[in-house]
Amino acid sequence: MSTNLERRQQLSDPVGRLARMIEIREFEGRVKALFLEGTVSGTTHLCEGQEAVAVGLAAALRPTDPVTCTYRGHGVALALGCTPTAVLGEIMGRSVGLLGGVGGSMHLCDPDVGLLPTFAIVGAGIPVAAGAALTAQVRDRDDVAVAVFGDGATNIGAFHETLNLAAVWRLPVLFVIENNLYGEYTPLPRTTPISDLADRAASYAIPAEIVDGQSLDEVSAAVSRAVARARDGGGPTLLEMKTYRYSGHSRTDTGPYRPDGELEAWSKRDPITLYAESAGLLRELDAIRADVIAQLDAAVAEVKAAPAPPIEAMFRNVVAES
Ligand SMILES: Cc1ncc(C[n+]2csc(CCOP(=O)(O)OP(=O)(O)O)c2C)c(N)n1
Ligand SMILES: [Mg+2]
Repeated sequence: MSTNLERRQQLSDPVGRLARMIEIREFEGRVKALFLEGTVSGTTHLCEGQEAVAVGLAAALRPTDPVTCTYRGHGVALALGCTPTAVLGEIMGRSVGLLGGVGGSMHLCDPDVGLLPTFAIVGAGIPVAAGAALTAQVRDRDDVAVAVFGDGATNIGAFHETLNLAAVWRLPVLFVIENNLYGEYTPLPRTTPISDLADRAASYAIPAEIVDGQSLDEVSAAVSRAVARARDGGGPTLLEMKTYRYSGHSRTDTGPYRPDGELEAWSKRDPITLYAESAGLLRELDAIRADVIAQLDAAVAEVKAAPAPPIEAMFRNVVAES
């Protein structure tokens, strides 16, 4: 089994990038099944359909670049290099989880690959990423911090306050919007008067790009451009990834509010198929998927057999002890 840094390295190869997108898709399918059969309690938010954003982003960053993301963050965690056992272990509340099983689906973290905690509060990771960028600036390191968040989060005060300060201080930070057209059960036009959220960057004199979030290559290219500018002292960039979540908002939501044909239309531009085509890997697809599934089945068995954390675990790591 590869370590998380080895897994990150695998993204330098097209087969590795395709395999990771398939892994995220298959992983989320298993998480959904485990929740629906009642094996795991609580709720979970899946990112099927948004794989190209996660993998394209991770492929363009260094493991030392800090990333914050949301409760819909299983895919970003796997893309950055966290192992399926560690992510599923956390989701299922087992001691093999990233945080020993005390965090759950919405609270993943692995500093080795740059994953700062994922956030359940909408917009909360945005100022934290700016803080990480300020750390890099003050310590004269060339790390670039990234905040990944949804379209709904661009209506939160923390988004506007952070973009403002990041521009004034020229912080090395990327703001990556996963515009999947919905905030919970509400379509974007009912909450937001513009459809291109990238337009919001102009108020803060921040460069912005609208990106095809279904295309791994376009995501990676846009992130690479923005990262290069930030490492060079050019300050923040806003990237709006146009994408779509295939599942509902959370565990039991089947998406009855979607217009007929919308899901089918987006499925025609599925990120995994698009990348397999553009990378010339269509014929390898089945073999790669079979390999990924075998590894995931082993991870699920390992997690199911792992113990829950002891009760004292909830009192650990609450205060810093010297
Ligand atoms: C501050 C805050 N308000 C409301 C919620 C409840 N809530 C959870 S997810 C969500 C929708 C956010 O939509 P978006 O930012 O587009 O992200 P997506 O879920 O689509 O990835 C809301 C309103 C919350 N978690 N935090
Ligand atoms: Mg959304």
